[in-house]
Parts: sequence; structure tokens; C-alpha cells
Amino acid sequence: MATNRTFTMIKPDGVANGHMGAIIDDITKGGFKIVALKYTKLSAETAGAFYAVHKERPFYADLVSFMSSGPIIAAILEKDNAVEDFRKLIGATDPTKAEPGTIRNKYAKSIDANAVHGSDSDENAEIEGSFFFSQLERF
Ligand code: RTP
Ligand code: MG
Repeated sequence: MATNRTFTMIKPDGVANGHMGAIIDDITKGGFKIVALKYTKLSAETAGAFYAVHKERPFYADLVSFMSSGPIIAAILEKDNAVEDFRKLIGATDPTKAEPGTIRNKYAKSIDANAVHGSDSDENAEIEGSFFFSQLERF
């Protein structure tokens, strides 16, 4: 059964390029309620652990390096059908393939610097949210 929460990060490029406010605005206008929020920076070790599922992939080292290159926003979002609807709002991984109007279409520069992360399943949404937030930090 689909749960009603997903996890997101505004990636280092989204923050560095000044799109933090616009992206949060798109998220809330898209009907998502922010139930946890944090401005932080991943170490290479922490980014490696977060993306451990990709550790055999050719892009893993670049991904870890990029995700630890600057501050990020981490958030847990609530909406009916949250995981699927949020991935629609952000668009395809490669911004050249992301639908017009999606967050990646508007703000991403490349497949690496693609502005935002969105969980890909209810199970991973819970794991990823718990990676960043204690129960006391979720509202
Ligand atoms: P994310 O996890 O960040 O929301 O992205 P996603 O589900 O759309 O894509 P995923 O397959 O989970 O990959 C995680 C991130 O790794 C980078 N990537 N690069 N060069 C490549 O072929 C490649 N494939 C993936 C992207 O930055 C992607 O967001
Ligand atoms: Mg993914």
C-alpha cells in the first residue's frame, strides 16, 4: 500500500545556483506539506552511505563527490501518493528528458547536477527520511 510520505534533497547545484526558494515554492505549490526540513552538508562518507545502493554503478564516485561538494536541503514531504507524484513533479533524471515545467527541467544543468533527489519507493522514502531525521524532527 502506498504511504503518503517521500524524502527529497535539494542538491548542491540547486542550492549554489540560488534555486532553493523557488524549488521549495514549487514543492509546496505542488501540494506537498513539509513535515521535516534541514540545511546541512554531507561528508563524502555520509554521501557514500546514503547512495550505497549505487556503489557498483560507474557513476557512484562522481555522485558521492558531487553530493558532498556543498550544502543541501533535506526534507520529508507529505501528500497522497507522495513518492510517485513527487517524481512526476521533479521530472526525469536527465534534465534534457525532463518534461517542461518540472523542477529538473527548470533548474537542473546536467544528469549529475540535477537539482533534486526524490525517493523511488515507499520503503526507500522511509529509510532515507530516517537517515536524516529523528522522530522528534518530523511533524
Ligand atoms: P535521485 O535518486 O537523485 O532522485 O535520481 P534518480 O532516482 O532519478 O536516479 P538514480 O538512478 O537513483 O541515480 C542517482 C543519481 O545518480 C546520477 N546518475 N548519473 N551518469 C549517469 O548515467 C547517471 N545515472 C544516474 C544522477 O545525478 C542521479 O540523480
Ligand atoms: Mg534514485
